[in-house]
Amino acid sequence: MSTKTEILEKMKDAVIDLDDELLDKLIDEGLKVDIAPLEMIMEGMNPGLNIIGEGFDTGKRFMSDLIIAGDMLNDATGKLRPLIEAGGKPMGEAMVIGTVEGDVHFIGKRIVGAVFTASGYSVIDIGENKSAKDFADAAKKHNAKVVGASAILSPVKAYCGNVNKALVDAGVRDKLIYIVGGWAFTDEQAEEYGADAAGISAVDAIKKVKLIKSGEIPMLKDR
Ligand code: B12
Repeated sequence: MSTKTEILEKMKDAVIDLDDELLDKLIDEGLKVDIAPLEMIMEGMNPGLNIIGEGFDTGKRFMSDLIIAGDMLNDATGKLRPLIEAGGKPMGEAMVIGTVEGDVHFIGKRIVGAVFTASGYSVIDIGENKSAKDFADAAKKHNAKVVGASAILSPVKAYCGNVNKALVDAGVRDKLIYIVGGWAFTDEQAEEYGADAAGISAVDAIKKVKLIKSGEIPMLKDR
């Protein structure tokens, strides 16, 4: 049987080779040797996706590769998500999460949602390409204690500022933690767009929300 490091390395290669059948087998193998689902995604598959993304950037990969890799990751995270979510008490505080207007990426957002579910939040995923008003309406309706905006594409990151404004206008901004995230999102950008923090990964996101709640990281309004 392969070791954990070998399985993670093979997962990376399976994504690079766009081999979904092999990836599926490796997930089963990984589960047998107790690799955590989140680790498989972040340490195994994600490095493969990064290589495909870089290849797309430099013209070595096609749009079709992005689509196939995205589908593969979506299937894989769909299979692993229930395992990540297991143990959460979904009747906890509400968290609203969505991908902002102009952006349709959803794989990372779903992983963030799964990690918050596992931490006891009742997660409401409003979907992709959502307007600032959609975020504010959902936050108000569900009395959200956390709102998460996913902005993967660089040109749409500034839209997170529109979401902040909509939350202020709806009178709910003071009552919740607003966190943003997505490929290459920085804390400086988060602050500029009125968010309390940026999460570079799902684990970083839950960690920062906990630190804000405990007062170790001040909310933006208190800085
Ligand atoms: C798969 C993929 C697609 C798929 C998406 C499938 C889907 N349904 O999601 C498809 C084919 C649709 C796609 C389309 C496009 N894509 Co694309 N795509 C990717 C790819 C390869 C992987 C994205 C992914 O799922 N990553 C895996 C997840 C787990 O990582 P993640 O998204 O970063 O999420 C983590 C963190 O960012 C964070 N996070 C994410 N959301 C949130 C939210 C909150 C609240 C918090 C706290 C944290 C957080 O936590 C997550 C988990 O740890 C990336 C390359 C890459 N390396 O990321 C390019 C990439 C993001 N795409 C890119 C581009 C350019 C595009 C297109 C514009 C291409 C085109 N010319 O049409 C279109 C845009 C479509 C649109 N309007 O949105 C660029 C963006 C570059 C840039 N500077 O903005 C990238 C980086 C590729 C590249 N290097 O050029 N894409």
